[in-house]
Amino acid sequence: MAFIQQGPRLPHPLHHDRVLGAWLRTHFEPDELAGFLPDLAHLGDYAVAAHARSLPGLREETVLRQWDAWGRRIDHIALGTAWREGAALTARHGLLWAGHEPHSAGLQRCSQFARVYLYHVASAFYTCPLAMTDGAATVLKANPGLPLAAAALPHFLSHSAEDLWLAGQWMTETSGGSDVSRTEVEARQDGAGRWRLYGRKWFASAIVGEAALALARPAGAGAGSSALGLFLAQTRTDEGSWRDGLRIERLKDKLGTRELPTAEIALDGLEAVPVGEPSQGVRKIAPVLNITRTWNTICALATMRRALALACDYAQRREAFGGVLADKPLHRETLAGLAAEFEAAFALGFGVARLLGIVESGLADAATHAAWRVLTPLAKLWTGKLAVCITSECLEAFGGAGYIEDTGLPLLLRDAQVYPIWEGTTNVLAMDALRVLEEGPAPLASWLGSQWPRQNPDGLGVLAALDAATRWWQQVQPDTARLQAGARGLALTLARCAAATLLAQTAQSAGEIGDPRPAAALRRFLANGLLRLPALAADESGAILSQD
Ligand code: MFK
Repeated sequence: MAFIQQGPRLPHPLHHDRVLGAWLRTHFEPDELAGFLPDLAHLGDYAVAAHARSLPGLREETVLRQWDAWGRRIDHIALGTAWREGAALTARHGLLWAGHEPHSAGLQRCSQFARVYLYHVASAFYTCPLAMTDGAATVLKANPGLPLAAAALPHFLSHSAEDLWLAGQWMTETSGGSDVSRTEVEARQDGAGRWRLYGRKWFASAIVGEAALALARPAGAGAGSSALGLFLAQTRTDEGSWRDGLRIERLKDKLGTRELPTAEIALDGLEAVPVGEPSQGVRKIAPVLNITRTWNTICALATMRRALALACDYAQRREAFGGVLADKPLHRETLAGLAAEFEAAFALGFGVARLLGIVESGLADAATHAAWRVLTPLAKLWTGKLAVCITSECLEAFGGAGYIEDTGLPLLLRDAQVYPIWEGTTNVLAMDALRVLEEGPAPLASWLGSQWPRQNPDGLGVLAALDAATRWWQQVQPDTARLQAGARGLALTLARCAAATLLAQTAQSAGEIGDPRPAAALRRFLANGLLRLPALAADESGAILSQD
């Protein structure tokens, strides 16, 4: 009989993830950890079962049926298995409500995002509406007097699947994409003073929810983003059909995330209530962006972890050139380099989740608040890119099998490509970071310095990289075009410095109980280099790009 290669097996995502384990042990007391460990274990079990079920790697396509047999407009969306199971898992295991439970040290977001990290890949991006619902809940908590808020908030954070509502986030239009200043959807008041929305939204992610937050231009308001309002709409009637004034035009034909029903929608008088003053829309929705960007970061980590887990398992099973791949120095070295990048990214991503909880609990001083604000886009932009890179490398670690659909591997790469795009592209986020770094990198450098564990000699390398970033900023800062052109390099450098600092904290506490592995990952990550700053050379991009 011809040789048959054994495929990779997925190790249990909780019991065989030393990175998550070390992080949880560093930040939670054993008693507290024991309290939510059953949720984590169950979500890990679910991930293993969903992985087995999802082979041979074909996701169930989401299908929109616009008309019934008799010509009635129904816009019915048929969802896949993972999506039908999502509400029960969310309510039972606290994927949303756990992040809003009070915690004396502000660790509620950490226990929530540990759950999200274990659940994400199995969820087939059901985490997308969860992220937006989390953002909507955060907005409603900040605007408690809002009509509908009192009714909607308990649904968003429900412990019961039957009562759970999901929220969408309707920002993007054909006119502007990331540039919401060109928003065309209009909000008009009817004769009874009720606000209604008119126009078209081009990317309504997860159009299955019961509510949505929408940016719209109040009739008669001026141009630009400062004239936009934020509106909360209920999308479904009590019977579950779409409300008047909302039509689903079509579902997007996407590269990946195909179980996630992203839609183009037409608004023709959908009733909505303003959140705050009708001219405060961008400011009101900004907290949502910081929440969904954190979800994006954690979900990108989950994809990297999945790809690495499969590639490492396969390396133990695949024999070539007289031994298993795991024993080949170059193969091992390749995987270790990727794993060290992942481990540092994990420290940054969960560090941002921790800071979010501290800020939301009112426990952050000004410097911590400022660090959280800038680290949120930095973590999102770096982990988004890294997820594509690591997933691509992991596919390569399977050779030709990594390119074959029914191994289930190409799906991971197609899905990963969404992380750098939605919720702000790499460049949009680099510009966001630049906006926050008004005084340059020095305040962040000083906060990171305060976090570095004492007596760790590796801190010198981070300090030197931060000094270089500050000097670079000082030199180019008078020239706005050059500063903007270098924003991505600056952002990546700062993200890597922050990641090294936060990984050093885990390495310190792991070292105290005799686990040298996080310290080894830190050394390897530092050896990969921290600096990604552009050279201080003349700007020749125009010359390079011109073809005529
Ligand atoms: C599985 C993972 C889950 C992920 C879920 C994914 C769901 C996907 C759904 C989507 O993709 S929705 C579309 C995503 N679109 C974006 O992310 C928009 C990208 N554009 C930006 O981020 C722009 O910077 C932004 C729209 C936020 C603002 O642009 P503007 O119009 O130029 O406004 P401006 O003047 O920069 O900022 C207005 C105010 O908001 C300022 O405050 P002040 O008026 O007080 O000065 C800003 O400081 C503030 N602001 C902006 N971004 C902020 C913020 N405040 C806090 N945090 C932020 N991130």
